[in-house]
Amino acid sequence: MNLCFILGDQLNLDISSLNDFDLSNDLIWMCEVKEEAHYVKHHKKKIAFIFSAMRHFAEELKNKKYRVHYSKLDNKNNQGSFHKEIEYAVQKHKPNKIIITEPGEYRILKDIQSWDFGVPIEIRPDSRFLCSHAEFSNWAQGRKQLRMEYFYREMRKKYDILMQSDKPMGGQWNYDSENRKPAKQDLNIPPTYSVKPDKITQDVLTLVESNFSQHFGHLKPFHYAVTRKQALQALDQFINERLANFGDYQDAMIEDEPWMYHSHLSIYINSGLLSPLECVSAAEQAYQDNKAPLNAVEGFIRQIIGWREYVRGIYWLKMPKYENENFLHAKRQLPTFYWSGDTHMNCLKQCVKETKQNAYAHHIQRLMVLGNFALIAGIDPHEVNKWYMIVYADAYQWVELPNVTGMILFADGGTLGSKPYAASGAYINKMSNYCKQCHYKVSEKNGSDACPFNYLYWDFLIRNQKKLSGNHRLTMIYNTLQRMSDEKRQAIEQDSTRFLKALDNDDKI
Ligand code: FAD
Ligand code: DLZ
Ligand code: SF4
Repeated sequence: MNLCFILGDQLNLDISSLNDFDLSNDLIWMCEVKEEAHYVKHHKKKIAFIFSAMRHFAEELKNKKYRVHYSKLDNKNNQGSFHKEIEYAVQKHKPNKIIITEPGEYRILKDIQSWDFGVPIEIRPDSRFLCSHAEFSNWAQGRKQLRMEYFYREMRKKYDILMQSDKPMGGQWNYDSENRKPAKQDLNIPPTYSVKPDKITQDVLTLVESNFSQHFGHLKPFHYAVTRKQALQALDQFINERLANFGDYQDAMIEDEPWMYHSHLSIYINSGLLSPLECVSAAEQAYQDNKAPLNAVEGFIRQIIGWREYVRGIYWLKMPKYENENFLHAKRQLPTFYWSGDTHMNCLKQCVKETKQNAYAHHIQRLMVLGNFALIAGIDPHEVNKWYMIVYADAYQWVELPNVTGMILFADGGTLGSKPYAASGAYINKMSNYCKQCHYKVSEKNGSDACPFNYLYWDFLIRNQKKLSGNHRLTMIYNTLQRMSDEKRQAIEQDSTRFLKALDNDDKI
């Protein structure tokens, strides 16, 4: 008999470890383990989602006559870690072989590769992804620069998505320039998918409440889908109610509108409840049925077959070194307001508040508010990575690390992206209504009332001039800096020194 080990983000009947499962002999092993829930103090909603989705998946398997062993966190015999659980399973059941679909994270792969229980371990490729490790490294080999856009075009062609023979649908590969409409107050945004917790979820919520009360975030209300059937309803709802506006308002932010027109599907895709290709096909179909315009559909599809696959490719290409990248030598501690939301900067206050509530923030909040501040304030990449791993329900290192180290912090020196996404308050003001309610004035460039993003932006460029001025995408900005008067430069440096000192003293800023 074979022992098939299924991880908490592999919740799909098509997972490769189940490919040749023998219903009459083989055994599935699933476990909620302390080590996994504690190695970083995950958001309460993230733990609740994973445990509930795991328990529902185990039930689905049992209903389909699979033999399943499931260790709940508080089971008497729970061994506390993957290693010990599988060692225990081997002693008890003496399998011929252990079968595992490769884990999403390097940390777990190394753990599994170190196991020595006297039984062979077969690690199978994760066929849920559209690009294998070998394919990605072949694509990357010999290129001076890796850029998502070119990788994305290859994926479009390979899977024949939005193509008219060998040309992109509509004549362009990318419609991003149409996807930058600023926030409008009267949008009438539909509510996100929501389902009432059933008995399984309620038990998990009680377990999380009593075992993880010290962890970040609000546990309730809990409304996420926890089964494949529910996740499919969430996909359907997105396609019918939000996709048409996804493109136009992709970069917009509105106070107390955490969900905007985004799909909120990452937690379901990353955990296996949905497959990336079925989400892409549903969007393509909506375009063919005239339910959504090309800029929205192409934009959504690019996020999944482009960005999602690209960041995973970079992760496996660059690990383990990638974890310790710090190109800009950023050293500052993470400010405590990233946990409390207690800051006068309204944009950050809103984004932390929503993150705490939902274990979710949409891309532009993660990138241009929370990430932008971490970049220009020079926060240590280890601290920033840990925060992003903890707070979002969709966070697994394969996707979190490249987005943080590569996309927001430029800590990889330009492997993932061509320039740092640094921006002043003007960008946030253009794309949101946050500045209207802010203690600071976005129109002021210097002085104690000025928006801190305005002077920190320039201070960041000054601080990192040696490393960044050679970047051709920053030439214009550095030329502007060159022409700046000494007086203006001094004001920037003074304001930034004052602000960063207050930040280091943990004063409310
Ligand atoms: P939508 O805006 O509806 O996008 C559709 C889908 O595209 C997403 O569900 C996701 O599967 C995919 N996608 C979009 N952008 C990216 C991207 N940059 N990388 C990978 N996939 C992408 N995404 C995660 O899944 N887990 C993370 O831990 C994570 N951390 C991030 C950290 C930072 C600093 C940044 C800037 C981005 C991060 N992202 C992460 C990417 C992106 O922000 C989220 O995937 C997205 O916000 C999830 O919400 P959604 O499902 O509503 O996405
Ligand atoms: C994130 C997570 C948590 C909190 N707990 C568990 C768990 O108890 N059991 C489990 O199988 N998976 C869990 N996960 C998901 C794993 O962290 C994920 O499968 C690995 O990191 C590989 O990506
Ligand atoms: Fe954020 Fe500056 Fe706008 Fe305030 S003024 S909300 S700090 S961008």
